[in-house]
Amino acid sequence: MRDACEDVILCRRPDATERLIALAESYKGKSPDQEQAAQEWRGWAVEKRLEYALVKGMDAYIVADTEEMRASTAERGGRPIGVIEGPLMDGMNVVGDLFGSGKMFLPQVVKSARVMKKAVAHLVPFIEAEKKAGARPKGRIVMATVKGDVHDIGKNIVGVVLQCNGYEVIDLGVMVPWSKILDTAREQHADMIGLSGLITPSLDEMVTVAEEMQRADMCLPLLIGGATTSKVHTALRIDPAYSGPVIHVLDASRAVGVASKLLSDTLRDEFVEQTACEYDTVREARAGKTKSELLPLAEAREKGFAADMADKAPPPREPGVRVFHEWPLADLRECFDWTPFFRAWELAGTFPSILEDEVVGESARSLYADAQAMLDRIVTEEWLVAKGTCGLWPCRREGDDVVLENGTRLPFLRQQVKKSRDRANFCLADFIDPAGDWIGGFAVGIHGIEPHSERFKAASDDYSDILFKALADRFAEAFAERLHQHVRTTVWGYAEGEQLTNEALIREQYRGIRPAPGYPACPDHSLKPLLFDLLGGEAGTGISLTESFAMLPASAVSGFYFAHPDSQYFGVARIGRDQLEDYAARRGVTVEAAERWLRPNLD
Ligand code: B12
Repeated sequence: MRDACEDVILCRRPDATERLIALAESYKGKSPDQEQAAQEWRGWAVEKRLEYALVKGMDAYIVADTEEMRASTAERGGRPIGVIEGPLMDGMNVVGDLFGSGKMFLPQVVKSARVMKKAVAHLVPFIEAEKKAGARPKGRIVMATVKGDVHDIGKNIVGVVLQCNGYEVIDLGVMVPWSKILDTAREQHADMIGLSGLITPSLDEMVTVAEEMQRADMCLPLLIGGATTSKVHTALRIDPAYSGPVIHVLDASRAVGVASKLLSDTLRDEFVEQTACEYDTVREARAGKTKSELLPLAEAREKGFAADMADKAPPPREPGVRVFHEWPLADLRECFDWTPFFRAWELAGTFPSILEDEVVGESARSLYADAQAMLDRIVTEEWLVAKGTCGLWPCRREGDDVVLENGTRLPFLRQQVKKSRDRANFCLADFIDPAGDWIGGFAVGIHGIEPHSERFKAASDDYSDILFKALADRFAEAFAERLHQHVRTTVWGYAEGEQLTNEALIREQYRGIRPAPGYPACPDHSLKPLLFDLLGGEAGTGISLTESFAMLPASAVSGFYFAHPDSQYFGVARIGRDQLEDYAARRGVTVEAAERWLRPNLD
């Protein structure tokens, strides 16, 4: 306890706070008797202590206990690798079983993995000194976020869960071209490849990887995951491109089951066959499905939404572009939407009631406490910088385009699915007055993630790394919310007296919308360069775009502001060839280029 306190006071190690918190947990609210009981495990046999530390995710004694185990193993003529293959893996198997049976949740598993990594890090020099091969993994998987995409939280979570279960994960990071994925898989004799992606352009990139694996005559299983992926897309587009097994994996809790079946001599064939049958069924169902009828574009336009332009917002108080170099983090922390944070950790429920949930409550409370402790440090030690840019420009509507006074044309898409008589076929342009109006744009980014992420990685601390990135995403969304509010009440000023609680903000009980390129009302990611040019480009926003229009830094959001009181979110959904061709012409690109960016919406 004294060491742990001194580590914090004298700033002796980067993870001093986490260690003290972990130690404090074991004393929390306990009488001296309970304290003694809490420390009772320290008297157990070393194998049991290792298992206990792994299951509880406690790393305070892990290096000392691992060393004790190694020394006693060596005395008996055993090898350091035996400590990993024996007691440590036994402990992780307990963790895996508890997770698999729903008795343990993702945050605890990632904490257990952190303990395991520390133990392994202690053993590595001994293993290397022996100059013998390392532990034989259950299987080796090469994982990557595909070219053009920058998100890695989901991939990292899956990587940790697989590692916990004895798989070796070679993580190539983000924005990885297909050639590097294939080369690494060959060089490292991988057993599987896993791809991740957050935004729709990544779907095409995944098809490319599958096609290239086919061309290279590979037969490794290909796992597909990430927020934008789906079983349907995998069945329709990725699976047909590659004759080896292709498996869509919905979330981390399913990854181990899939990997173990794929590597099992007895279960593999049946699993692969069963998945292939499932994908056949998906394809057949799609082929035979009576699709909802599409209206010709002209007719959809006639059925557009007729907003009453007498209600349009007044001109803004402060037109033009404004940059906020450092929005206070403490302010953004106040308007976090916590529910998606828990969802990222696979804890189902709505904040704050999730904290009292019968099943996941305990896990959620512990995660929330860790998040608050880290937030305190992020804010007081200024780990991150929130930079945002917004702009308000005069414009007018021209058909389905919004044309700015400086000549920039923003083409939007219109719903084409035939609806019941009284329901409109929306297009974002419907909320802009042809006689003259205003539109806004914004981009917010959370900068400074890398050095801290690197520090956590160097300390083999995936838990803190994932927690940190998940919080950076919360800052990004909170910033988008706060900036929008500031624009409504001050910069544009059409909602000057607006007084909304955080819950009301989360429920979007305000006037106006901020659709983002990529979201259902505005599915074309390739509009981002137009928006960014208006906002002053990379110099103005501090954000760069990849070839798939993902934003860097990864924790970033950009979009448009519409202020008409009737403006609302909707999904463009399926569009016809007529609109595709019309859109390409309005956008000034070839039909093939438009087809590429709008593929998920094509008929
Ligand atoms: C939170 C969120 C964000 C966060 C960051 C998300 C993140 N780091 O994952 C922020 C606010 C930064 C964000 C920004 C944007 N977002 Co967003 N976002 C979401 C949201 C609400 C949840 C995503 C999430 O929580 N992920 C948490 C992680 C843990 O889950 P995951 O990545 O899916 O990973 C799990 C599984 O997929 C699987 N898995 C993942 N990878 C792999 C790999 C393998 C091999 C395996 C086996 C499994 C596996 O296991 C993981 C763990 O269980 C989704 C909507 C939704 N409900 O999914 C939209 C969503 C992903 N976003 C979307 C979009 C468009 C954007 C923006 C482009 C919007 C914009 N213009 O600003 C930007 C892009 C940011 C950028 N840098 O370019 C779209 C993407 C689809 C599309 N049309 O392109 C979505 C689907 C919303 C929508 N319905 O349109 N977003």
